Amino acid sequence: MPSKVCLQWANSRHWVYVDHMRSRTLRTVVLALAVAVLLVGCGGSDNNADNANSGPAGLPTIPEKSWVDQTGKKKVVVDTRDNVYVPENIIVSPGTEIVFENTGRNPHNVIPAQKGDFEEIPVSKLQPKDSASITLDSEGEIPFYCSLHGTPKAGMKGRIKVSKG
Ligand SMILES: [Cu+2]
Repeated sequence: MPSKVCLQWANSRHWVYVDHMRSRTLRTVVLALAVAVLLVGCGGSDNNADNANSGPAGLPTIPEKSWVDQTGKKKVVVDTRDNVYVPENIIVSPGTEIVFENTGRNPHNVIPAQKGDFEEIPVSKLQPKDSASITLDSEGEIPFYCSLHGTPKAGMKGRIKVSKG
């Protein structure tokens, strides 16, 4: 069940109901019930294993709002900081040069979560102030990470979606 529906349901019926109630105890009970409905009815879908791990390499899908659309550019820059890629999740056109610029004070690397998705950028090529790039020609969703400060699932990680748009 989409969470929007649950919220609407709670808003339209119970919150109004609560406002008009005099008994504090009843109000608390109804409030608790409404919260329980939200948690059970909506939390379930958010934690749904199918949704959570249906991205590439069994990784969670990235919410729509977390993607930065940079399609139509010949070159895009991913600011490689200590210890985060900014932006973390980008959408690019096929053939775009994706430049990783190490603006941090530590070395980093760029490793594909799925071996062979692209040639990794090793630590030796991404020391502080270094830049190194990759180019992805085929459409797809490519997760990557820094093996010094993250894993495919946590920490210093990112994702590139190659899309013709
Ligand atoms: Cu790193």
